[in-house]
Amino acid sequence: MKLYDGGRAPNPRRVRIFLAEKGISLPLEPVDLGSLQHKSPAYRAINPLQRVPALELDDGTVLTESIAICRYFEEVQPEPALFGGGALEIARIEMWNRRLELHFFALVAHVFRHTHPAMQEMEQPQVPAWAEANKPRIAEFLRLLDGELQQRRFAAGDSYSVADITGLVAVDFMKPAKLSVPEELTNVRRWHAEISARPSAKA
Ligand SMILES: N[C@@H](CCC(=O)N[C@@H](CS)C(=O)NCC(=O)O)C(=O)O
Repeated sequence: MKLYDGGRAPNPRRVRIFLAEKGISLPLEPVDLGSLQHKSPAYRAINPLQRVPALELDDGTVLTESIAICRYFEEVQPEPALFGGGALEIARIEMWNRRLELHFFALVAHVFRHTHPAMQEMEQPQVPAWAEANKPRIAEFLRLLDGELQQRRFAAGDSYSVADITGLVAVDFMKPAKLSVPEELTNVRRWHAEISARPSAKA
């Protein structure tokens, strides 16, 4: 089994953090996005969508999509449970992971991809106006999240979950996108500091 990894790219990092939380180690196969290795025929045979991460199982089966890969490992090794337990907790974690992905992480990615010079070849066409359009939406979501985090320790409840992993990589991805969490959002800042301090965040 091996994980096709993408260095500093945020989606492979989500999987690496998840594996670190589970205490699972497995061989990483670096894919150099900078030199467009993910567009090579060899990698397209692994993932025709030309994205990382991808997990290759020993029988050659390939899984892509970060959350699908994380769910695979949650089943293989249920503890610690990062997708929750019981109908309500599982649904809440799913809800917050989706919210963080669709209303925050993806928007930060749009800002990065549509403004950063290093993304010129990967994001064609780059539409700077689309990046600008997403900035107020990110700010609005962070205000909402700040209110939620006033009432609880982690994104989806009182336990650390995969939703926190998505939130962590999204906040960290704000830096190369030249965005930042406003000073006054003290609950988001407290939460980010706590989840960043976990050893898994270095993965
Ligand atoms: N939905 C996929 C997204 C994967 C993705 O977009 N990965 C980025 C790196 S974070 C990538 O491979 N980008 C290459 C490109 O855009 O050409 C997942 O959750 O894994």
